[in-house]
Amino acid sequence: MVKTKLGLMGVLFLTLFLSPVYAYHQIELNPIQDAYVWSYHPDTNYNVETLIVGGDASPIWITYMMFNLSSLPDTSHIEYTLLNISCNETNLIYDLNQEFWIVTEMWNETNITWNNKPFLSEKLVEEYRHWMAGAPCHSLTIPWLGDGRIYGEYELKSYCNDMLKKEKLINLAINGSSPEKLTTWVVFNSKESSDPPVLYLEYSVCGDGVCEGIENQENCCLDCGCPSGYTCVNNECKYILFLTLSILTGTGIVLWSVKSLFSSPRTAKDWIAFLTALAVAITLYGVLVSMI
Ligand SMILES: [Ca+2]
Ligand SMILES: [Ca+2]
Repeated sequence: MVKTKLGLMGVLFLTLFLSPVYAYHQIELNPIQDAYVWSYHPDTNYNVETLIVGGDASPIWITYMMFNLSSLPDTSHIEYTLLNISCNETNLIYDLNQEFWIVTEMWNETNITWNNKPFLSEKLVEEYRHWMAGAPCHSLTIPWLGDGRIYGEYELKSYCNDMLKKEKLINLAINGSSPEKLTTWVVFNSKESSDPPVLYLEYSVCGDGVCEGIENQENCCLDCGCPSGYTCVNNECKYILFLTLSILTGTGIVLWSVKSLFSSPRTAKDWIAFLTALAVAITLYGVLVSMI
């Protein structure tokens, strides 16, 4: 419990320190799946309370983790991300290089093994020496602070926004290797533990009435309005003069066709003329609006 509170305090500290002061929508997601694989037992599945990252010259343990973004509205844009994976224990006799990778293949935490693990498709962040020999157990985060700079912020946020428009799944792998080519590792807490990984997101929503974040008149006139002379129709700024002309034209044709209907005996021929005129009016109106 103490570790959980410290972990949350760390998240809050990083959030306050790294994030802007806008009051965006916020959400904390736990993984929908997580597991690690181990080259020494290539056919064993490790869907347990821990996740392991480590290796010697190359990864021996690889952790896989997946988050679901489908609870965010389609018109969302992620403005800030913080991935926090709490540490369980370490064996950091040597330095450990770690890398975060994007995974495109699907996998299942209940049967993933070293032998059937998905391909690591694209490196999310470059060489990441987060763990020095003898370092105490602490959370693994993206972004992270080092050398007075912030690392990984842009990469994770871009990946999340990209996936928000596609499968709405964040599919990651974390691998590790030792520069000394000697075995070293870190154990993290999985979603089956009492202190699961957290992907904390702050996001804007176009259509919530607040002009915020990346929203502007060009991409979200619903919230940010339009320049003078334009009005927002279907979240696009339309030129009011053209819009008025198209409405007047459409209305004029409808009135003319109605007048013709009432000014003559209503035969089948009159109804056909009326409906034809109405169809022409609607089509013309649609063409004019699309041209605005
Ligand atoms: Ca799991
Ligand atoms: Ca908004």
